[in-house]
Amino acid sequence: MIPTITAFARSPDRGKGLARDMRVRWALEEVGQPYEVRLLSFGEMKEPAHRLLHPFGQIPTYEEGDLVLFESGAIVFHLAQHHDGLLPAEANARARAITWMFASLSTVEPPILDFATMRIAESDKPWYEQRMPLVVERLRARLGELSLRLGEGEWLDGGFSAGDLMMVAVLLRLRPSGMLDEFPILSAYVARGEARPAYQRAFADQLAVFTAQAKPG
Ligand SMILES: N[C@@H](CCC(=O)N[C@@H](CS)C(=O)NCC(=O)O)C(=O)O
Repeated sequence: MIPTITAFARSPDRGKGLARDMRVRWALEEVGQPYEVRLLSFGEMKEPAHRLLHPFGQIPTYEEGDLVLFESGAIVFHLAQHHDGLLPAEANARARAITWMFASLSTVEPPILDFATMRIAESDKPWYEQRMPLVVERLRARLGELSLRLGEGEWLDGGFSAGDLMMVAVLLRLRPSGMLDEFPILSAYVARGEARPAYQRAFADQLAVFTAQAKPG
């Protein structure tokens, strides 16, 4: 059965691959699962029909027969559980890889989102100048900790896993700010993720949505 995911019809990042459908596309490519994409406008995302699939009116969603999922982490986890290639078979290694999935979403993504939201949407606020240094300090501390743990390792725990896929996808959101470059270990780690053929295919597919719209006429 070919699953269907949802993605932005008009990519706010102009095809840079920062929207969260990218991590789902990447996971689908890693496991070799073909998929279809339903593109949604911002208006359509907030319509009752889409809210039946996603209570918060967002992308991505995942439909596979009777199954409907939202939350990129849950979707990637579902794919990792039902296909080979994203989670180790050995029980403890598998549990550790899942731990890294959670860490990416609940420990690393929040300070990155706080920072990105400040930069994109709150730079005109009167409290911006006061708050931003605190946000940056918290983010640098977290990235330093992650960098220390990764050290000279290629991936977070042995071979590439869904934990790395989620972590790289989360870290990528820092790229436009230049913050990633402050952490050479993390920036090399992200580059290793981006070099994977499955990432490249997923990136090209989401970029094609943007370039198709950008064509004149
Ligand atoms: N925690 C959710 C976040 C989903 C999310 O924030 N999606 C964004 C696109 S990356 C979205 O739909 N934004 C539009 C909106 O919230 O109105 C996940 O990981 O799937």
